[in-house]
Amino acid sequence: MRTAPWVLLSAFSLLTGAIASACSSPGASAGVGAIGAGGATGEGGSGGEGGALSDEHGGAAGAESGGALAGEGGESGASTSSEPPSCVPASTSDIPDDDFLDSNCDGIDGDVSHAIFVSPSGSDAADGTLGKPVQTIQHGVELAAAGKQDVYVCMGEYTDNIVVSKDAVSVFGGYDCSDWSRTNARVKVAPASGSALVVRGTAAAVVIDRLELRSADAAKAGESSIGAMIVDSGAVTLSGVTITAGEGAAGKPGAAVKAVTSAAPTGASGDDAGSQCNYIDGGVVPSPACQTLRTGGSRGTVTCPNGDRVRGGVGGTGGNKTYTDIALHTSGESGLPGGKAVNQKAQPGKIAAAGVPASAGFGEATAGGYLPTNIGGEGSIGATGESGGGGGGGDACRYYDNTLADCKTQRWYYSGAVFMGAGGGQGGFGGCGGVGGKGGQGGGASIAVFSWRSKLTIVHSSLTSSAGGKGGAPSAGAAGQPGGAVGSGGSASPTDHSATTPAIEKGQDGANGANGGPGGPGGAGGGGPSIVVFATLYAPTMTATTLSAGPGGPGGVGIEKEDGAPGESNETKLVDVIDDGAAGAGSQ
Ligand SMILES: [Ca+2]
Ligand SMILES: [Ca+2]
Repeated sequence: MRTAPWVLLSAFSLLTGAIASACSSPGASAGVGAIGAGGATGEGGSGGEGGALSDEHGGAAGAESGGALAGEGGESGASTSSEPPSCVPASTSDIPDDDFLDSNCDGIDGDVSHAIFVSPSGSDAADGTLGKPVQTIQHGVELAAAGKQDVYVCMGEYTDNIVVSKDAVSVFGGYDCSDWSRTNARVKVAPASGSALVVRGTAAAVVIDRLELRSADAAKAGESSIGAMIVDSGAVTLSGVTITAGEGAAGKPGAAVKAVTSAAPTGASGDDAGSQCNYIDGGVVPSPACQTLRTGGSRGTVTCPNGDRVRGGVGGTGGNKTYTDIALHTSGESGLPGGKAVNQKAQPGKIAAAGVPASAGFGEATAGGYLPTNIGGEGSIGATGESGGGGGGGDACRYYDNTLADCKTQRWYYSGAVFMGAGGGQGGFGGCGGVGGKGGQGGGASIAVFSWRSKLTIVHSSLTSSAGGKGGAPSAGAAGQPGGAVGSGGSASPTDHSATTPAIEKGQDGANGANGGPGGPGGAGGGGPSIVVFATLYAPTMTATTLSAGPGGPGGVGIEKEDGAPGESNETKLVDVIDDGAAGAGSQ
């Protein structure tokens, strides 16, 4: 932003460098004493230029002035105060500008009394005045914020994360460390991590000028490298800067999932058979307890993580034989899930479907930066293994007249005698399906300028984004839970038999529960984007600015399914911008 006096002075633009030097001496001697004037104007080069200029400005006075300054520094200015000053103040204030004009004649382009000075050779214990620069830009920013000043930085390499927050502070580079003259050279700012520049919540004007801002490659999985973040700020200008974002980091792989290694429940055993519990020939009726039927094994249902209810098939009830009646055994039931015929082999669960890969190349932007939310889907849970069917009950039988043929159909001829076959064993429970694998996370972004709900102007700058991070690989699904073991059929003990025929039958064992199916693998994460200028709400105004985008990160490598989507590569990405009447983005 130029003011009218600068325009007037620009007529002398060819002479400005020399004027700034030559004119600085009288003003400097009064204003800042020996500090700036001695350094700035004492150099032979400045003196020479002063001499050259003097042809147009009144002869030998200039040469004398230059010579005197070279020898005696700024103090000589006082002794020559009778000379007409060669610097004519056009303003009481002076903002560092593209023509480097010292419009208030205090010896430098800028306002000595309105700035904190930063030099690599300074000290953060210093007060930041011209002769006592601080060492880090960020400390300079803090001092400047307290005093409502700007920051002038001389050439060198700094590792600051520059943060301008709430109080507007402008930062001007391009200064020479020896005499605080200015050039188009840029001060390098390259922190080890994080953004080189953050401007957040500043309503008043902020100018960032002649800096080379470089953010390092992101190191942590899924993190982004953002060169400059401008957040919720009202009037930010980036001028004469280069901004280079490092590479986004690769996305986090899907977390490993754990299989359940303990087997599903074993089927319950059937009741043992009962012998003739109350044999009294022609006598007492057996007690009711003695006549209780022997039941099959029966344990209650369990529920798998996918909601399936599981139960081994209940064993059959043993047969019953008394003096007056004969009841044959019942069959075991089928398991749940299962539905197989009783005591047939249960079927294992099926492998589940793989998760869906991330399809979007851009995750999400927030006031805090980029979030790699383009995560691959979770794999499905494996199918539940079938439960084994229950074993049938045994019949009540007894060796009878040396023949088996009518063993189960003949009543027992002694009154009061009771025989009960053993209960069948319960089938083993089916194993639950393994949990699905987790999706790979998205890769980090590389974004040179991230503008969040801010009014941003970029002029004469060069902005570059690097490669986005690769998407994360998914994890495999977990193995299914092993199926449960069979429940044993009840034993026939005590027995009452001959050498060839059991008196009372044992219950059958149940069938094994089958293993659960493995979970499906997760989906691959999407690649991180490479975007030079991202902006939301307001499109930045860009003039004479070059944009160079790196490649989007490749998607993560999928298991079974396809890879994740690659990250996008764009010079500009404008999200939800409104038309506020300002000129559109230069690259649109
Ligand atoms: Ca100026
Ligand atoms: Ca000045």
